Amino acid sequence: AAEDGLNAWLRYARLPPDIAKQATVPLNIVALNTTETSPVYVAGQELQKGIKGILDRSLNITHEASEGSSVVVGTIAAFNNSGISIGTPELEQDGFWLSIKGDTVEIVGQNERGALYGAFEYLSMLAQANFTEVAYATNPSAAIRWINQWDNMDGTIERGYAGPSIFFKGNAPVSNVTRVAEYARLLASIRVNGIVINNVNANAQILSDANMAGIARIADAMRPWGVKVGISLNFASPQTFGGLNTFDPLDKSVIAWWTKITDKLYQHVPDLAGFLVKANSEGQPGPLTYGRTLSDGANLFAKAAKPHGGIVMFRAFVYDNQHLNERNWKDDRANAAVDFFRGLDEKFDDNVVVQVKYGPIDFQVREPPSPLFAHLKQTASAIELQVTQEYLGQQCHLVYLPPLWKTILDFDLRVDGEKSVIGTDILSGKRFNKKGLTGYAAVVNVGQNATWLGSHLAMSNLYGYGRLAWDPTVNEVEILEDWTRLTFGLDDTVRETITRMSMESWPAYENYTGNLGIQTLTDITGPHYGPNPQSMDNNAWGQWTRADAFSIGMDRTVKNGTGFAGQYPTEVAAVFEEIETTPDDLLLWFHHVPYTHVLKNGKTVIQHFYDAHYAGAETAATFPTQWAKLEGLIDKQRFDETAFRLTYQAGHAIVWRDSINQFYNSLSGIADAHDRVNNH
Ligand code: GCW
Repeated sequence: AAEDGLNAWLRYARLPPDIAKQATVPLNIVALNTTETSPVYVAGQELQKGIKGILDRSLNITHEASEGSSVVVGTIAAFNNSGISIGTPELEQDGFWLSIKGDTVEIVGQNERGALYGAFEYLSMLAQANFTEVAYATNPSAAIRWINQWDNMDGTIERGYAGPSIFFKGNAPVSNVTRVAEYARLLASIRVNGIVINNVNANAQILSDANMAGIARIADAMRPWGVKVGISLNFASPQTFGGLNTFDPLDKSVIAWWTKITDKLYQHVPDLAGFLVKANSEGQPGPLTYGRTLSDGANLFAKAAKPHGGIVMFRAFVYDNQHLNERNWKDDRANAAVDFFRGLDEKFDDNVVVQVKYGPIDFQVREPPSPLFAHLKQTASAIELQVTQEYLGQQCHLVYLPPLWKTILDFDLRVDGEKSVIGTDILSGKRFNKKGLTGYAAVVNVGQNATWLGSHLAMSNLYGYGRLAWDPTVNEVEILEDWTRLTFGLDDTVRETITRMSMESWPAYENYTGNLGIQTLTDITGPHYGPNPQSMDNNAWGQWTRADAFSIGMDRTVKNGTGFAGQYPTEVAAVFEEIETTPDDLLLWFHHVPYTHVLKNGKTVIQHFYDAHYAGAETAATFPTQWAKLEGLIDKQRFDETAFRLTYQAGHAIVWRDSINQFYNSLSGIADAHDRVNNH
């Protein structure tokens, strides 16, 4: 059963014989590539393994095109060379065409990676007992579909909740890359094509010769799965690692140093995806240290990587956590990204991608979308999501995240008065005609735990991330149902229960942790876990609620507040500027109001707090009982491990509920209309 955890949604569990017999199965597998490390070759093996597992049929693999009953996988070029006639499908980079007709299956990739994705698609259908005949092409919504690991070289993981790193140990890349390859397999199946393996708070030692050889080992393990490796860089490396007396991005010796280091890296890993850079944020060094611009900093790496085809993901998460002062009514960390990047839009090299966290603050339970997406018209941009549940229960709470992500991806920013939906228009590159480099990055904290994320149910977030990066319009319930069938089998009760609980989970978490846009009321100075509403003010991190005895919320209006609302395009800015038009769930994000302010739902703010916290905890209390119905319908190990976590969550939701309700009850002195909160 430990295998079930490691295989996640790629279990290839045997279908019941009466269902399996309805499948029309080809007799052979033809993989149109003989190089063992090629994704097409790997696709052939995966098809063999999957069909054996799901249908109990043993198929041979050949590498020559043959007539008759077979599943053929290869690139367009390989199909053409082999003389198998195929319609000429419209394929973009990484796209594929899948045709299933009787016992003839054709999987045609635009490139090797696309062919592998097509093989996984076919297997996903079989595993879900979907035996329909199909013929369609599918292409990614964006070229960049990456993972960011925050793994430190000592083997710890920043915000890691699932054991030590699978990439690093003892200040070096691991020598045993078994888990690395297994991870790449999972990532390939959700069409992730790149991964940055070390923490954005980067250690310059990653650039030593021995470590470069280690990165090459990791890249070798992931390459057959079509996953390219990149690394995070520390801006001060020329000084701290290279021994120069400066790291000024415009200094000639610094430029020469980075060029040389980059050339050397590409000797070790010729297809290195590129670099990820966190600069001038939370104490990290950067170009501002020398009075240079952020674009000077990004372009330094871009120029070094350009001849090798590498790209630079430059993070927009730039803010100064030393000088934010809550006594200043206009101070606002949410303003930072647009403030820092304003005026730089034309200044970035064409292989720089600005990577923007989905919200203006930091992976909170609810945020409006970052307005920076509307400002980057020339510059390529990518969204940064977090599968790691940093503020969202740290994988000890079930919180299914695609519905949260969709509030951002589906948001229409109305740039220049035109439709500008973040997923389909902006991240796809269509709205501003950006060719090639746009997309998605997700922070993921898989570790050595046999479930990858420390929780079986948390894996739907990783799976969902891949699905949405490929197609941001795919329905979040559909994602969940596919994932459930693949992970836990075809039983209706299992699917319905897990789908219902998962869909209830984010709203419940928002209810018991921090509603109305006030953010996750967690311990902001410490682990970001558990309730600590008091810590959400007077901290230098700039994550504030401005709660006093009478009122609460950040006034981010232009007329009276921090001006943040004005960073959005006109139509959106107008909505958030006024209390009347701001949706209740973002009210306290944009406005400072008395606890007695009446919401659109007819309740006062304070009564809504009380009620929502009770409602959220009540929903969480149903999770263990809902789960209990699945006893015997799934294997005992996964049943027990999940039951344990859900029971804990139900209890912790009560801790959240009571801590927060008591806190605001004391602060405001306003009684709960239903007399549950009893300080007064
Ligand atoms: O949310 C904060 C996290 C830090 C993280 C930082 C970032 C990697 O608490 O742990 O550092 O964001 O995204 O850079």
